[in-house]
Amino acid sequence: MHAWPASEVPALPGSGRDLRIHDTATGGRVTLVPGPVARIYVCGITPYDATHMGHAATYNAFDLVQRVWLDTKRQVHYVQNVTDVDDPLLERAIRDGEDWTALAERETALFREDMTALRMLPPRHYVGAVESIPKIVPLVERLRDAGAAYELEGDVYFSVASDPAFGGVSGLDAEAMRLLSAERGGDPERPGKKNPVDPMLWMAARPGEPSWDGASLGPGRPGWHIECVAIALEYFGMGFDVQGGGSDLVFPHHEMGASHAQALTGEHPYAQTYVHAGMVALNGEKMSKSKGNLVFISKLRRDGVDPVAIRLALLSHHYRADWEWTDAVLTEAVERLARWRAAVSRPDGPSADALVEEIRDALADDLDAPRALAAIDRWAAAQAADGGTDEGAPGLVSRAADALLGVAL
Ligand code: 5CA
Ligand code: ZN
Repeated sequence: MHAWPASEVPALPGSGRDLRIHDTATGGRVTLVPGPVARIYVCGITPYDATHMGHAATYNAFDLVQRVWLDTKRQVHYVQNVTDVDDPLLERAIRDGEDWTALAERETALFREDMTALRMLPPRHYVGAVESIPKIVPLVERLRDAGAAYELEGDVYFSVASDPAFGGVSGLDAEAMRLLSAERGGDPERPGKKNPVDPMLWMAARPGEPSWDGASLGPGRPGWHIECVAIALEYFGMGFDVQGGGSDLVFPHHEMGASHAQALTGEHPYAQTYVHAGMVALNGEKMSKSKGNLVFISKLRRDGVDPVAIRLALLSHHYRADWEWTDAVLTEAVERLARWRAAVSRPDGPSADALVEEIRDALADDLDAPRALAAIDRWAAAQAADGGTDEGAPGLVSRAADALLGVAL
């Protein structure tokens, strides 16, 4: 699959900081010290509806991670998947009487447009589940042959008991896992499973549903977690720097992904760090395609909202916070953008060297974007009040906002 075009990231004077970030697995902050090429896998969309503010908030968080790394002169190897076959996608296609491949292609194309408009850095590899099936099948066969997977009425399940480190990502107890598994695509009630939360690796073909050649597994389609594992192992192998996604993916998705990979390779850890973004809500409930309480990026763009203002609205919340989208959030962002643009449009201004360091410090401190915005607010206020004589300052502020925050002034 192709990704979307990259917007340029200006280079800044001085040097960036190593990122300290909250790691879900250890429950504390860690300092990320990747090699010269930092490796990040972020779980992509299931393309059955348009990009909403919750998706955009999550991708914004991981865009900041990359911008901090780029500022340290590292390269970034970013991989993202598209879950272009899964139950919710097939259900939506049936509901709307649409071909499921056409639905997935259309929504993926819209996602690319939204990501481009929001200046999110594109992944180097943007990979679909369907195109990954030839990689997934041998992994499931290997798990089965190693005794880490078992068959149930033609379907193949992963046995969580096969990974001694199972539970290490989420830290949840068995009952909490069972509840979340039922809520998030698992089938804990199905009789015959060894452990209720064991997830499916390969689903035998069902009548009326698409299926693929599964070699010794028989025709069918892949489970959800093994899809991301196959892609991450293909491009990174074990021990890549960051596995990212929204906090709704901690369990079961990232827990199971880690266990699949650990059982396959006998190595630990799958990812060095597990980073999760908070959930965006609308009208008091998590924004989700299944509930339909959505604010679409594409709809706001069609209504004439500047995507840079949308980006600022996202940045005004800490990435780990759960927050609520309201019209006031957008209005505040639109006003902030106007103030910043007025401030950088003058030929000179207050010196901005300290401001660049403040933005760097804020982002390196668990991606504290709201603190970075407050620092730029103070510079813009000083510009509006007294101005300044530093001719390089407005340009430097523009470049820093663009390079570190993806905000084009
Ligand atoms: N395809 C899978 C991941 S492999 C998936 O979860 N797709 S998704 O379309 O449901 O979500 C895409 C990304 O957006 C995930 O990282 C998910 O955690 C995040 N996300 C979904 N809803 C919200 C929300 N309301 N707030 C913040 N992030 C969200
Ligand atoms: Zn995933």
